[in-house]
Amino acid sequence: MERKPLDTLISKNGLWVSRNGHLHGVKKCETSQKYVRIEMDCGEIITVRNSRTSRSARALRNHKFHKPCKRCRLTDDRINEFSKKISRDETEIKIVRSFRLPPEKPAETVNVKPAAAVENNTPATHIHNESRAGVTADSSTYHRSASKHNTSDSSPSKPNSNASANSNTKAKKTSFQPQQPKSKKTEFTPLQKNRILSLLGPGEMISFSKEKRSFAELESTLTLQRKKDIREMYEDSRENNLGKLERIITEFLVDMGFLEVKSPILIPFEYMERMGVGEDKKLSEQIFRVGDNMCLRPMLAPGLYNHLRKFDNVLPDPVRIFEIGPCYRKESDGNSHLEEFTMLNFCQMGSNCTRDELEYLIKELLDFLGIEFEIVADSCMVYGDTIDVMHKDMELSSAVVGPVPMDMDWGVNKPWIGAGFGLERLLKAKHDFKNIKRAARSESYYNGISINL
Ligand code: ATP
Ligand code: 9VF
Ligand code: MG
Repeated sequence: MERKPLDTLISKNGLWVSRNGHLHGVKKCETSQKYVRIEMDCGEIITVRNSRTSRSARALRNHKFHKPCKRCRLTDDRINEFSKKISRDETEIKIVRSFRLPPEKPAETVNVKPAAAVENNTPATHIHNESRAGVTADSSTYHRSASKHNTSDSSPSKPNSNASANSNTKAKKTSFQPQQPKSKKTEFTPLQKNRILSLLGPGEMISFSKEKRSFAELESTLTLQRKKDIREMYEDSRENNLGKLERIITEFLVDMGFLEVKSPILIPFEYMERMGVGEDKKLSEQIFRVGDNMCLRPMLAPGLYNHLRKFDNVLPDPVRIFEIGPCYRKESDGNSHLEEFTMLNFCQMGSNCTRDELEYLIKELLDFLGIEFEIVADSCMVYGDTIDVMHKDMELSSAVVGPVPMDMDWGVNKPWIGAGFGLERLLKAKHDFKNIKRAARSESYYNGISINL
């Protein structure tokens, strides 16, 4: 049976599954011969190829998604209907076929801006890169698994990566490879595109279909710019983004009366069982086991529980503590997930542990960091109900108003509130990075700038 193209699938379901597996409601869908422009209920708009084989087409066809977009506010019925593959006879989404791509937004996934004219940290307009080279159409699913997600930003630096990007013959064609308009001057192989994308500054964009410079010219211009950026950073501050963020958050929380703790990163797996994430649970598949009994911590809560218990009759009420440090989870999801990331978890135990107080602390912190956010309700298997802090489509934090039944197993018997934030996600939001890898512990990027120069 012939596979249906994206526009038909969207019209059939009234839904869209984004690259990171988020399920969106579709407000409007316009299509030209090759491209589809999708307006979602949350306000996001993207333009993608009207493919039959893309990851999103497969996700819509197979009814696979990672989680619903919170800002689209899809009803449970709608989500269940989609999950259970109940097809609707009719959705409100009619395909409009008059769509023309605006000239400044070529549909071939990447928006335009001549690299040389762009300042660093200029906010990027939406880049949707369905056809990102190096991600093969069939290599991943939207469900979490232990499999690695391979993107250009994650590739370790290889001494000769430039040479391989230069070679047309070595480049493999992926099924995502878009057909380029006839007017185009330069052909770029997928490897070359990846190389150029990795060399763009954080806010820069490029349209490969409009680019007139050769790969060599472009690469050399961008390399020079990135060298300049790194030298400027060296002259200006010499501070690492991730380290600096940890320092300023630490200062901020210490000033608010929170005690800084540092608990072990290598922990007994039994802690995770006590957190309700035993071997029988799906979440435990995300844990990096070390030897028979240990694991790398996927969260800070066990260490914080132990500190709360020990400090209960030592520190004044309410007890306020926090930790910032590395956490590890096996992840397969691209742009906002790392396998090694940095978590901040602050918590308060004793008096005044209210939702208002928790929201006040979250607001103080994010206002201090200058990051916009929105609070939405969610739930997770460890704590039940959570208050999630969102920046656009990305979760910055999950926060909880305790107590929860699990507290007893940790010897904690007072009310508490707490919130866990990913520092790399805070950096991604702050600098508008397209991929969280630019904010990660890395040998490929320094403060979001490629160092494979
Ligand atoms: P998501 O649903 O986005 O995978 P989560 O709900 O599993 O996140 P939590 O357990 O709530 O994550 O962790 C608290 C915070 O830690 C998240 O809000 C996020 O900012 C950060 N975080 C969690 N997992 C990762 C990861 N793999 N890479 C980067 N940051 C992460
Ligand atoms: C909220 C996210 C259980 C009293 C030691 C503190 C919290 C944070 C949830 C995090 C997690 N919880 N990644 O607990 O502050 O633990 O899953 Si406590
Ligand atoms: Mg969460």
